[in-house]
Amino acid sequence: MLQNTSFAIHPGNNNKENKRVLKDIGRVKDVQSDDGVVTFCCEGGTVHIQFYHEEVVRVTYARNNVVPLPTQAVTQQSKKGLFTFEHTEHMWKMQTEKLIVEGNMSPFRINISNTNGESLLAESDKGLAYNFQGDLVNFKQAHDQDRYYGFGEKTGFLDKKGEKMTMWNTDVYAPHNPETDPLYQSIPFFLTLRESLAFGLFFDNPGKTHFNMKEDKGSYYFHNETGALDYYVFAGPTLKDAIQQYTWLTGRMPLPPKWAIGYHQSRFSYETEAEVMEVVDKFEEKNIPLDAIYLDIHYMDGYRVFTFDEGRFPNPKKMVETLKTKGIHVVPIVDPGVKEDPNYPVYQEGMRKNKFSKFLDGSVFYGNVWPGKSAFPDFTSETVGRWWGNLHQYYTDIGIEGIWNDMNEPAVFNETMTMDLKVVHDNEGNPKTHNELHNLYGFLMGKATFEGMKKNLDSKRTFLVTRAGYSGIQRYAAVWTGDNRSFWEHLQLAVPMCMNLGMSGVAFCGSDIGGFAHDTNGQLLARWTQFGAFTPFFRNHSAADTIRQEPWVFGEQTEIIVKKYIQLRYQWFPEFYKWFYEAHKTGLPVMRPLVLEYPNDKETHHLFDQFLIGENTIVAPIMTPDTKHRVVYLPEGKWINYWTEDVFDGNRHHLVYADFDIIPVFIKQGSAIAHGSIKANTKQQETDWQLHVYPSNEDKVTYEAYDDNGETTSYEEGDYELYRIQVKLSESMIELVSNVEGTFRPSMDQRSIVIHSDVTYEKAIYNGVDVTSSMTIENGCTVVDLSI
Ligand code: MIG
Repeated sequence: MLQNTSFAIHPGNNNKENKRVLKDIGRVKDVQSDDGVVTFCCEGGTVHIQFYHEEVVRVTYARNNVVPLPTQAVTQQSKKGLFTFEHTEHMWKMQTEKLIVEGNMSPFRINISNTNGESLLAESDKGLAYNFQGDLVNFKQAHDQDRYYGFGEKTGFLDKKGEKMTMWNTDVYAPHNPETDPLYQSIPFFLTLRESLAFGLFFDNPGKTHFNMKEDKGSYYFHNETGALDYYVFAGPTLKDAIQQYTWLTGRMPLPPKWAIGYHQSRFSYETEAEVMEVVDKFEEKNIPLDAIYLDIHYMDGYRVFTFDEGRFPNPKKMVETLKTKGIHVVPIVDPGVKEDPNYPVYQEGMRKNKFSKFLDGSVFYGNVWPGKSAFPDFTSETVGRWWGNLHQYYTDIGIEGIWNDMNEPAVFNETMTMDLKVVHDNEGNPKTHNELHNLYGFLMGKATFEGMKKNLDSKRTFLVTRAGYSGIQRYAAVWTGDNRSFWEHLQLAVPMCMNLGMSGVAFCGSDIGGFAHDTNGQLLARWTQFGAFTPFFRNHSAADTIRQEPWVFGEQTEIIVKKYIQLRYQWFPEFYKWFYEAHKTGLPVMRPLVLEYPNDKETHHLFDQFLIGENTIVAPIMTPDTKHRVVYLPEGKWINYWTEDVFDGNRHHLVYADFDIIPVFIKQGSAIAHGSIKANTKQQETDWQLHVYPSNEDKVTYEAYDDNGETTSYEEGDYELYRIQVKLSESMIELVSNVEGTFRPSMDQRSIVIHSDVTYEKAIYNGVDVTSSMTIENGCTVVDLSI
């Protein structure tokens, strides 16, 4: 029933007459321009158009004449005075410095182009339409060469052309295959790439929405089943611009604490304190870095959130503190379902203070989840959100700084798999049914959790990872891609899924490494960890009743590889942190499809099985069993094999050898990457910061490193260091010029520049000072020690 996407133009699927008949919006009866909003009263409803920015236009279509409220995904307000408006009997036109929005009056049509005269979104013979079930639809022209990226968390390849997708947060334990849709997250945002022009569209509706990107008829359409049709168009003109514009509107991630970017170990479940300590000890004993360990549902007393089972975890505070002194954080799971138990304070208070989601007659909605019969907080009310947030003091009081939100679609063990659609949410005094607000539930739980943790932790950064979410979730949480399986196919699936999440504003994402359900094996775990070491969220997690998958389970061979890549993550930490900072500032992803950096190179347009870290590192994971070769595409320029230092030509495909302990990685010639030292975890200070420079013949290489204390929010007030360095190489001389922004100074024993070139340099100058004497040769590279 819930999977029913039948609609007017699929008459075969739907025999309800009134659902089939689609009515065009018709002609404009009246038009008004007032207060920054142009209103078109049409035969079939009202359209409001306003600008949020010269590059961001909002179009809403409703059957009544009220401007719908944006969801909480939107963090900006519309602005007056950005556009001019004119109209005749036949035509209308709104224009800013970047966008032209215009069309016909009869029937009413909207065409959006940029001020270079390039059409972005045009309506063809069909435009806006409705049926008598409340569905609103918009048809747009599709061009043959259009590619579509984004759409959040979807299975399948990178380009979504030809796909039909529904947004309806759903707990899908199995299967995750190319036709599995929807999954846990709803991010109704996508980018169109048309040759080298790009733009974005965000369809802001928290009920069930659909996109049909089939374009056999030269058009695609999107539609909603409840509420208004409300969308924003982002002018681009590049993919990166459009992502920045979208994340300007829906917000960007705060910097996570450094520990959140390290290696995390999880399991459903480490069931007792002793088991947790045993796992941690093993990491220590084996010298494998670890920043966090997770507590899945078994830690609770009868699955009651905000409790510990006293038998299993006799002294959680001591455990958390002991681990913290080792530099390891404990992350407990928190689900939204609150057990119906009059003796349980959270339930009791929730009932007495009216915190739970209810039906119109005032009765509480109960659903079965882990604790049995449970009530669900009504996060659409701010006071409920604050209540829930404050409850997290239970965790922060014992030293916990990070939370894992699960089951927040919300998932319910019943036929519809979620809350009763007839529940009426408070929605700040503007009551709406669950049907209308479903996709916001996880987002609002994330908001409440993040804000509560943030408040309780004072100036310390918090970390949240969530399964469900909506556009804007990046402001509060990292996202993991839910219950995958230990299949090679699911390793393959994770690559485009994470890249599309990244292009949908969610820079901090990752998959369950090793696979969640099903038994993994040594080789798969090793290959998945190699990939995971380069994904923003780096967590190994597995399901109950599957084989254990800690790094050492599959014998020495596997352990050595897994350890190598966990350590590698720490070596690459300064590089990751730089790109996390960039994501925080600009909204651009850490893990990028090649098309983001090389949109003019058609080979990249559908490249789904390799990716970039930031701008200059290409990673090409091996994702099939017993495989030691793969094809890697390298775009323009020359690329250095990170492992062998061999130089590869760009603009072509290469067959690359990669033994079981190697994941192919290439660095662009003419760029640099930063490395740090291998550490037990991020709590340890950096002792050996190195900038690896891969020079091309004559040019200069510039690099901007970012650092801060990694644990407080003082970076927001300038307590960070942006260390910019320019490396200029002439025949025999290295000339280094640096400057620094911000008040933070990292305490490093050593900072050095490593030049990957076989040129023999005779002289080195650093900010005008002769540093020739601190020049050495190591592994064939010239190293300049800057810690003088
Ligand atoms: O229905 O808490 O996706 O990571 O281990 C299963 C138990 C509920 C689903 C999550 C998974 C987690 C599991 N949860």
